[in-house]
Amino acid sequence: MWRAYLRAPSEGFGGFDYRDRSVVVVGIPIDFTSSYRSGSRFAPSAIREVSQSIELCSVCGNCVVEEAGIDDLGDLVPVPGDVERSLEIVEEMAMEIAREGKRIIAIGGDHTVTQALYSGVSKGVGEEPCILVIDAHLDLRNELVGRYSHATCMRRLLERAQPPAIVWFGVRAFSSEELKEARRIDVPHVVVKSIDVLRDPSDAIARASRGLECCRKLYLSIDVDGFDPAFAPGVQTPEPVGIHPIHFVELLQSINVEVVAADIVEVSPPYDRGGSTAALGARLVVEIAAKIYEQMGEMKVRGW
Ligand SMILES: [Mn+2]
Repeated sequence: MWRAYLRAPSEGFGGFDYRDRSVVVVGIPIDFTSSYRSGSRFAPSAIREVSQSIELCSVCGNCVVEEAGIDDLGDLVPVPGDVERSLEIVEEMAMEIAREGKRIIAIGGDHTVTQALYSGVSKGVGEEPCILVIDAHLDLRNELVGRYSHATCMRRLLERAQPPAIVWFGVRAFSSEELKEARRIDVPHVVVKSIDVLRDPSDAIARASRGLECCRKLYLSIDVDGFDPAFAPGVQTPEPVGIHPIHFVELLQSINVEVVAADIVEVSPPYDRGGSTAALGARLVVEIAAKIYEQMGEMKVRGW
C-alpha cells in the first residue's frame, strides 16, 4: 500500500543505481505541522543533490559506502495535511523494510516523522530498539500544532506500551513543561546537554555511550538543529551553543550497539543559504551508512 505513495528519485543518493542493497535511503517530505521556518519537505531533494558531489568515504577513511553503495527508494509523499494518516503510511513502510532485514536511513521532513519510523522499525525487527537522539530540544510537549508534531514526537514515543531507553545528546532548549515531563520518565534515560559536550567532549561522549550499554539494538534520530547554527543554519528552529559535527562522529564511533535504522530531520532548504546544512545531512547519511556496513561485516573495511 505504501508503495503507491512513493516517488522515484530523478537521481538516487550518491548517484548509485538501485541494486537491492542492505542500506536504504528514503525521503519523507512531511513538514505540514512545522510551527516555524517550514521547508523541510525540500530536504530530501536538497540532500540528494549535494550527495552527488560529496565523497562517499567516511571522514575517518572508511570507504565501505563507496564500495557497497546505498539504495534510494525515493520520496514517500503521503497525504498532505493529514498527519495521522501520513504517519500510518510511514510506519507501514518502515515496518516492511525493517522486516526484510534492511536498514533505513530516512531523510525528513520535520521531527514528526520519527515516531512513525520508530514504531514501524520496532515492529519490523520484533523488539523496541533504544533511541539516541541528537537534538537541541527535548520534544516532550504534550501539544504543539496538535498532538502530532515536531515538538511532541519524543513525548508520543515515550507513551508507547514499552517505551525505549533513550539518550539525548546536544540538548539546550526546553520549556518548563518539558523539564517536568523529563523528570517523570521511568525508562533508563540520559540527557547530555550541549554545554557539557562543549566543555568536556570525551566525558560527555562516554556518558552517552554508557547510557546505551543496556541496549541490543539502536535507532538513531538526528535533528540537525542539535548542531550549532554555525554548521547547520538551515533549520526550522535554530538554537545557538550547539555541538560540532565531530562530536557526533566520535559518538558514532564509540557506539557498540547494532544500529537498525536512522533518521535525519529538520533540514530546511529555504533557510539554508550556501547549502551547508544539506551538505551536513548528506555527510551524516554517509557516516551512518558506513557504521551500519561496518557493523554488518558485509564488506572488508579499509581505512588509513
Ligand atoms: Mn529540535
